[in-house]
Amino acid sequence: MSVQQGLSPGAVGSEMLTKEYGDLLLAYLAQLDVEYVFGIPGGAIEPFYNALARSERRGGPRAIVARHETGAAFMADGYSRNTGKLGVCCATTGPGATNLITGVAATSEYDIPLLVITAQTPLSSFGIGAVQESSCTAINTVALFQQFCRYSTLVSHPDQFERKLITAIMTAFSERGPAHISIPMDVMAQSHTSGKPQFDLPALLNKPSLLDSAAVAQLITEVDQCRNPVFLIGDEAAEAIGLILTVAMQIDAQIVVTPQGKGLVSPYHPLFHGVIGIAGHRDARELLTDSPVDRVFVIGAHLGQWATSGWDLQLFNKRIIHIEENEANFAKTPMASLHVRGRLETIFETVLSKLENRPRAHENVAQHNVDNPLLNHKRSFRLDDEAGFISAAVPIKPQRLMRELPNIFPAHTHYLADVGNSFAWAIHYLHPYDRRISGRRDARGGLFRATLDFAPMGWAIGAAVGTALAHRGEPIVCITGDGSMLMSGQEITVAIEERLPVVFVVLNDSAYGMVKHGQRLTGAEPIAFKLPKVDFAAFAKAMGAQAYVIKSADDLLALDSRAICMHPGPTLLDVRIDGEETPPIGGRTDILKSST
Ligand SMILES: Cc1ncc(C[n+]2csc(CCOP(=O)(O)OP(=O)(O)O)c2C)c(N)n1
Repeated sequence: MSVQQGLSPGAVGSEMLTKEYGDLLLAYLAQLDVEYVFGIPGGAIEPFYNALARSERRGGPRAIVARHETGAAFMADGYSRNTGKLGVCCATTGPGATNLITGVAATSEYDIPLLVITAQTPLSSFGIGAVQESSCTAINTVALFQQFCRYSTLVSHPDQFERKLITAIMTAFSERGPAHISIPMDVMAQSHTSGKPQFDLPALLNKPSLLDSAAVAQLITEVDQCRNPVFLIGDEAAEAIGLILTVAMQIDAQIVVTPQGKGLVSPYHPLFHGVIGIAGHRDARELLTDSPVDRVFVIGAHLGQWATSGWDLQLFNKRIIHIEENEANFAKTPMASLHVRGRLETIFETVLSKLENRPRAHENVAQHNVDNPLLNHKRSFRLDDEAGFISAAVPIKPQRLMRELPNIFPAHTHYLADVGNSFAWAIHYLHPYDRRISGRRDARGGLFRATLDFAPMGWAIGAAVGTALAHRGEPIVCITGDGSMLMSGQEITVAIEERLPVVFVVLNDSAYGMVKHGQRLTGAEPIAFKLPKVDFAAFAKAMGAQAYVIKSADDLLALDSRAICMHPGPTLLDVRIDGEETPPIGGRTDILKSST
């Protein structure tokens, strides 16, 4: 059925006549192939939702309605991380806008290009205390968002609209982060003569392949001369990960990753030695402090406190060569002997072209792994608790849960781990059977995501919905805590509505587990960590999702995971874990202890 066939004759007529500034905004999003706008409606943002309704009928970007505005921002975050596209979220004036804040702030830490649209009451109502007024004489949304957005502005006249919108979107990409525009409802609803964009936005956003050729020449000499190199890879290396791994194989560089870079390299890669930082692996740390290592190539790594165990100087010394597209990351490595800036894909293509005549150190191993992905699951790094990893104890230990998830879900499953013990357990013990070893790969194919620095609880629940919309039909597993579920679990209803096969794995320990164990490890008062016993399977079923209670590894292994992945909607696994197991967060509590 054509779009027009689905409309009443009246609607078709008005459809052809209606061109407002909201339509113009959506025409720009359509230029960028953005499919979704995540948000919640309300009085002042209705003109934008009217335009969204028209856009959906045309097959353009459409509204995904969240249950809390921060959930909408988390969804836009997940969508952008997994598509490389602009994430877009919106909220009405007043409480809608203030509810957005935590979710938007989280993207600021992670360099996610995000367009944040908030509404305002009509211009004529500014300064007189209109319902939900948020102008500069009221709660001042523009000023609030200015604190953590790369750009925040009020569109106070229709003539500003197009240029401010373009500037916001370009800033979101060039400065990697959220850009906010606040639009009074009368401005949004103004007629626009054509509804057609004046600018070719994709052309404006086209990234030139800039690189510092002198530094790249030096890098090539270093790559050529090093005897015992290590690659330390972060999440910002995603775009070039295939090339980077090919170079690593060529020069026999050992590989470690930051927690955020974890999803880019198979844990069974023949050169992989684990994750650095808090909850990481001691072998990864030992490799970086190993004296025969002569060069550590840090690539696309946002070296925050979590990733570096509090900027442990033993790990970071003059052996470092830091390669980045995002120059802000250089601020963390004053000790590096060389900083190389430029687009990682271009840099590694150049390096590879110079190495072409070298024999590939790991060709046979790579081939073997690709052909027999399930035969060769050897880890080159130790776990802190190998016994817990295979334990058959009931209740199930979180270590064992992490071990079994990749055994029951397919190799290409995307995992998200939420704030709390979930991400600590996952960083250390979750090892998906990623079959990718090197070569060209989908730049956004990272199989593990967490948000560690700003670390808002409930992030993974919303971000999993955005991830599922980005990877329609692919298996998505969201590992979260009961505390996060009680904070943001209502977003599961969005997955139900959109028929998204997200598996929500709830580590149910009737506690804010990270708080409980953090207090124990630091000797603080044991206070305020208890949560009520909640039957999350019943909670999920009440919302319309399917759900199972898991008490043991046997319960987990008995699940029909194929049916779960094929199910047109979410599934919740209410996992009654052993909450007495101490998570691998010692590094974090040491930092907290030394701060008091
Ligand atoms: C929005 C927000 N509030 C509070 C915190 C502090 N905090 C960090 S982890 C945590 C406990 C998380 O509990 P739960 O979701 O049950 O996960 P668990 O640690 O038990 O696995 C809290 C309260 C936070 N990071 N974010």
